[in-house]
Amino acid sequence: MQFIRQAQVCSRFLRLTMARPSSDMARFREVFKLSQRLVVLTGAGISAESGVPTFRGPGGYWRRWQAQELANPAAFSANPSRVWEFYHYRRELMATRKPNAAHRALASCEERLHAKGCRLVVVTQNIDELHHRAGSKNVLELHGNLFKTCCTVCQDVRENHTNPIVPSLAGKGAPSPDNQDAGISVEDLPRCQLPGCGGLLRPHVIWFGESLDEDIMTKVFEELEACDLCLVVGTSSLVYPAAMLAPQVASRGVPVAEFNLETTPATTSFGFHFEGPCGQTLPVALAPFE
Ligand code: BV8
Ligand code: ZN
Repeated sequence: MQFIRQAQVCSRFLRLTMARPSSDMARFREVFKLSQRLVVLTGAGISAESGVPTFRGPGGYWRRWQAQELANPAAFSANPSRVWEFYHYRRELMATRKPNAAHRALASCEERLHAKGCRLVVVTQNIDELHHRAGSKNVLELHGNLFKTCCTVCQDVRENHTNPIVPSLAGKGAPSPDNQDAGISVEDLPRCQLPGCGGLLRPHVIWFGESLDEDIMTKVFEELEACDLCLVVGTSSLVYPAAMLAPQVASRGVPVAEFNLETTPATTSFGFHFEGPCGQTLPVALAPFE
């Protein structure tokens, strides 16, 4: 009996020590120095220090709804005015938000790696365009883009940075719970401008319950298959299928480093975990070598 007990304690200790990722930055930098194909998965946390609310932190609510209750097709068909107010609020917010040190560190790292024939690609869950505004060129947007619309009738997708996107949304979208729905009629919501269409437009984002774009996912899997290092920055790793991408890379024995304020359900599958605001940790991790 004694022997079995000891074996259990030992395997539990091994599991714990094996599972605990390293926070040794010098060790990470040795791995980073050799990397030629870097994939960086980002979530709402990378934009937090730019003043963009995350989904599950403070500010993750708009009025009395969580994003998930609005970011779905049923919510849009039930009340397109309310969903457009939510996205209008987020579009307007971005007019006063800008990339932070984490976004900039990724953009300059991409430039340095590309200059020596290596590759860095950002695979983001975010729709706020802050990676593009920081100068990142190689960005795959898993969940679409706040500044693109899609016609619900002819499926035409186009960029639109006009704020407000339609006059009826001017002054609308205030986030505090005591604000009432604007109750905008569908005629006055964004409409398709293609001749003979006029269909209701929706934000070109992937809502809960909707499949991700196949072409983008093909590119994402190609990049993940080829990478020799993967970073996971500012994501709770709760939303699928995005949440399974980094653990899949780790299961191939490729080093994965997580940058987050806290541990996540995926942390134990990674080799590195750096706790703290990524606006501070990422620039240190990706700093140029002398
Ligand atoms: C789909 C766009 C097929 C809209 C978003 C299993 C397999 C497949 C699907 C599912 C599955 N199980 C359940 C599902 C359904 C669902 C899902 O995953 N639900 C979850 C809640 C369980 N998935 C889907 O519906 C997906 N579709 O798979 O289609 C299908 C369909 C039906 C049923 C089965 C299969 C589509 C999901 C995409 C939804 N769209 N965004 C919009 O933005 O309005 S998701 C949205 O939420 C974001 O894009 C992002 O992906 C997610 C939020 O996650 P995070 O980015 O991680 O943000 P969060 O606030 O959660 O965390 C922030 C983190 O940052 C925290 O960890 C925090 O500690 C950290 N942080 C904060 N500050 C800092 C920081 N870190 C560092 N520094 C800081 N300063
Ligand atoms: Zn149309």
